[in-house]
Amino acid sequence: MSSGLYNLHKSNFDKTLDLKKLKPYGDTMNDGKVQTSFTLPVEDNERGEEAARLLAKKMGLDEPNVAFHTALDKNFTFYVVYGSCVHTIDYEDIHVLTVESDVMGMEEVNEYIKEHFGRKLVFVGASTGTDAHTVGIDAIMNRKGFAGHYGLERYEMIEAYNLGSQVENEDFIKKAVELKADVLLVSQTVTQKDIHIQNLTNLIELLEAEGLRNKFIVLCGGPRITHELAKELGYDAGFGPGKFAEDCASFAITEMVNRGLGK
Ligand code: B12
Repeated sequence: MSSGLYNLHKSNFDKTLDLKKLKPYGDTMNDGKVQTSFTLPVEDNERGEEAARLLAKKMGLDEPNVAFHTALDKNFTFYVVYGSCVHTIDYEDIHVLTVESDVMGMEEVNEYIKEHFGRKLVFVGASTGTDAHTVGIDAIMNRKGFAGHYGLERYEMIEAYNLGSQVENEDFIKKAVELKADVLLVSQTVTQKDIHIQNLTNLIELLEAEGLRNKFIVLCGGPRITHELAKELGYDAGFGPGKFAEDCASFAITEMVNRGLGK
């Protein structure tokens, strides 16, 4: 919320709103009401219901109420529990590292590349390691794009190569060199046992070992990727849900110009 809107909100709406002690909102300010749902590997009976209630209490929900429960099969039960969250967050103390480039539309990106590079830029992307999910990288690269945002293959000034999924880091680098890539795009969906961290780290280590890290702008993305995590792992930027081709293209081309890689 912009600070102007926040002030209006505070003065006209509810004077008990305290952003230093932020709580969920149910139907009155600071009531802390939340709904959570989970499955327990137990039979659907009163004992299971009590277990769900006690668990919710341990999660920090005051006066938990099992609003719904249903057997998934003989040994698994699904619960919906309401309660009041006892915890608060200091919203004013939250600072999030975000990608700070202006986002250009597809035509603007094309014009920018013509003006600053005078040639097509090469973007090479893949879902790497053992990750078999392709929808994320396709959303960014495929011509038709995603949710009304065209993918990089449609950009006149971008040569986009989508290598698909389960691409080994070594093969990815080999192909990137062969294609004379300017920008590498890595997608990671599976995060079980932090496999994405291991895989993303391995790619950067391989690039560094081969003296190639500075030859490319290296971006990653996926449902659990934040810009902050990406930077920590040695990437130039990270993009999560709600980000599209124009977000990563705008970042990559302005970053290249900032690094003096333009004409
Ligand atoms: C479809 C799907 C599959 C399909 C994939 C088909 C395909 N061709 O991709 C199939 C059935 C094959 C599959 C398999 C598996 N899946 Co699956 N799958 C899903 C599902 C339902 C949707 C994922 C999806 O397509 N999202 C849509 C895309 C558009 O979203 P996105 O990836 O976030 O992409 C956006 C951004 O993140 C960003 N982005 C993504 N990548 C990049 C890259 C760059 C460079 C940039 C800039 C941006 C960017 O841009 C996109 C647009 O905004 C999710 C559950 C869910 N509802 O999310 C589970 C899910 C991802 N799968 C999961 C799992 C566990 C698996 C399996 C391991 C299951 C198994 N035990 O076999 C296997 C994977 C095996 C493997 N080796 O990888 C888990 C992952 C849990 C975790 N955190 O690790 C999920 C969350 C399901 C769950 N709740 O358990 N899966």
